Formats: sequence, C-alpha cells, structure tokens
Amino acid sequence: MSKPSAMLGRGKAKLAVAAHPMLIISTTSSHTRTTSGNFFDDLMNQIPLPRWAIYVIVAVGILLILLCCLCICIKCCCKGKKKKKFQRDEQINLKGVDGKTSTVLVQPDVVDVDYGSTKVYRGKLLYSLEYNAALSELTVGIKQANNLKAMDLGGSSDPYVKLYILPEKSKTYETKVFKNTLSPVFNEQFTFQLPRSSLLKSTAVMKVFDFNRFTKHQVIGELRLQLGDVDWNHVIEEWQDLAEPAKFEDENLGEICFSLRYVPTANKLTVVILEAKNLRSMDFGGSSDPYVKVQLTLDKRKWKKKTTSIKKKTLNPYFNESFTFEVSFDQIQRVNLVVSVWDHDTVTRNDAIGKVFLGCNASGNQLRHWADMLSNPRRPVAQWHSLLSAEQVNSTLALKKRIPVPNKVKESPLFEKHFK
Ligand SMILES: [Ca+2]
Ligand SMILES: [Ca+2]
Repeated sequence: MSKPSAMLGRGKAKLAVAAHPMLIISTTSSHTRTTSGNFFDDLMNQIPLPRWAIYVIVAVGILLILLCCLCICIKCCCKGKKKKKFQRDEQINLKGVDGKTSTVLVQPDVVDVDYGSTKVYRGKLLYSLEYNAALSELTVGIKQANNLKAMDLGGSSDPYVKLYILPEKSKTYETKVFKNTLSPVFNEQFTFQLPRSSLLKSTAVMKVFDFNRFTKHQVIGELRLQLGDVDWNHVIEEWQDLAEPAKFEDENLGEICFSLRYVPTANKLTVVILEAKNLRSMDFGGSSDPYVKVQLTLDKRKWKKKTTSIKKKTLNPYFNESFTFEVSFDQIQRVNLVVSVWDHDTVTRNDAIGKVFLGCNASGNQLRHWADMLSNPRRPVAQWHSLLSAEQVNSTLALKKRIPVPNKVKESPLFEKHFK
C-alpha cells in the first residue's frame, strides 16, 4: 500500500491523504505554500457571496472612481469656457431688446481696455441734417454705420446710436439695437424743436454704443457737429469718421454774459465781465464762490491774463468788471479770448466751472460775438454764452491745433516766465 502511494506524484496527494497519516503533514505544508501565492482566492472564499457577485461589485466600484475623476476634469475645463458661453447667450437673447433696457452689472467690465487710446479706428457714421425754419424743426437722420470697432469678445458689436442736442439736452433719442454687426443700417429720423437762434449755437451729439446685456454699454465712438457751421440751405447727408468719446460730462455748467469792444485806432480791446447765472455748484452745501479769468492767447501761446474779484456763495454772481488789453490791429486777427469761470476754495485748489473761447477760429455763437465786435469798432457788444467744460474747450483748442503747447507746459512757472 505504501509503495504505490510513494509512487504517486504531488498532483495525486489527495488520494494518499485518506490512506496515510504521514503524508497529511507533507500535503498540508505544500497546500499552505500554494495559498500564500493566491491570497485573493482565499479572500474570495471567505466572502459569503458567489464569485460573479464579487466581480460585479469590484467593477462598479472602479467605474464610480473613474466617473469622479472625469467630473473633476470637466469642472476644471468648463471654468475657462464659461465666459465665452456667457457672451453667446447674451447675443442670442438680444432679439427685441432696445437700448433703453436697464442693465445690471453681473460680470466685471472686460472690454474697458481701449479707453484713452486715440488712434483706434472706430468706424464711420452716415447721418443727415435738415432744418425747417417755418416749423423751427431740426431733423437728424441716423442712416447707417460702417466698419465699426468690435467691442465684444466674438469680434463683433451690438451697435445703437444715442442722439441729443447740446447745450439744452432736453431730449435724448436712441435708435434700435442691431445685434452682432459692425455695419448696421439704422435708417431712423428724429426731430427736435429748436428756434433758429438756438440752432446756431447748438451742437448735435451722436454717440454710437455697443449694447451688452449684462455689462455696461460701451461707447464705440461719437460725432459732435457744431450746428452753427452747417450750411442750412441744403439737406446735409454725409459720412464722418467716429471720434474718440469725450471724457467730459455734458452738464449744464451755467452761462456768462460779457461785452467786447475793440478800438483799432487806440489798439485797445475792452472786455467787461457783466454777470453769470445758473452756475454749477462746486461746494458742499450747493453753492460756489465764483470769479472769472480773462485770458488772451496770441499765436497759440498764453499772452495776457486778468481776474475778477471773488463773489462768495452764489450761483448767479454780478461782476460788472472791466479789463482793457493793448492789442494792435495786426494782433487782433491772431488773438484768442478765453473766458473761464472758477470756484474759489480757501483750503483746496480752485476748480474750473466752465469756459468759452472766442476769436477768428472760434465757431458758432462765440465766433458771431467776435465778428460782431470787429464789425462794430468802438461799440461795446454784449452777449450771453453757455459755459463748456474746461476739458472740452481745451480739447477743441488742441484739436484745431491753435495752441500746440500742452497745457501742463503752459502752466509751468518756466513757461509763465518766458511767455507772460
Ligand atoms: Ca455687445
Ligand atoms: Ca468754493
């Protein structure tokens, strides 16, 4: 019995187990060696579940872990894309929305970068102007725009035009919004009631905006037309390049009345600052302490300057102060008269309330006053002027390249010493 059992190989050990107790030890030892290599089999045996069920549970577990990883990845990637999606939604929802819709600032301004750069091409606008003197009616047509600057991330804009007349600004019109285009065709007309006398001293402002549903509307560019310069015998229809939007506010700054008198034989220019009214309040408590600077520039340079007394706490000061300058007949053609109203402050720097400039290169109402003075020698000619913001007057003077010296240089003590 023992002989055949000894002949048996390891594979048949189980048969021998029952027959011989000696072999039990050897077989069990060999069995332990096998399970240490196959730990998982043993583990599975201990779980009171069928093999297929265990495999299913493990597979589901791995699948869940993979899904979690995938979710994290997608979340990370989406952060970047969200902004673009926002923009797309905005354009889709634009239908039927006009410019009057109040906007809520949901995301911070992204497109604010271009402000201040002057040489950006902003596109052009086709407008028409017509004045009906019998009805005192000005009709402004906003026809179309071309090649507008793209303000949205997708490389397009949603243009509309705001239109008003300065200085009254009694009415502000808006065209419809055209979504996702840089060449909108507006074809809209707007009428203003404007007597001829105010027409000639008014400015038509056309501002092209980019509509945004969730962020502040951006100015693409603007046109400012001095209506005193327009030949009203014809209907005007023309293209003009949009300019950089003005940084100054179109506010009612007040009016000033002064008289001008030129005596060529005596080489004397006399400016009488009479009064001002409805001045903007600059001080806490709704008042100002106005005074007036009367300045002459000659050949684009600061030349002479005189100042009135300060009137305390009033928005309607009465000055009646006279200033005489020696100006030869040769010089009067090259002179600009700059009249500016200031608010005096004892502690802080004095602020400019508003400004006007007159001279042969002025326009509208200001040019008319200057021309009246020249054509009526020896006679004082008084007139009211609406104040413009100092920035606006300075930019106009600079724009016409009449005063090429930058203001900062002109106000430096060195300049005063050389040119005063
Ligand atoms: Ca837009
Ligand atoms: Ca003050």
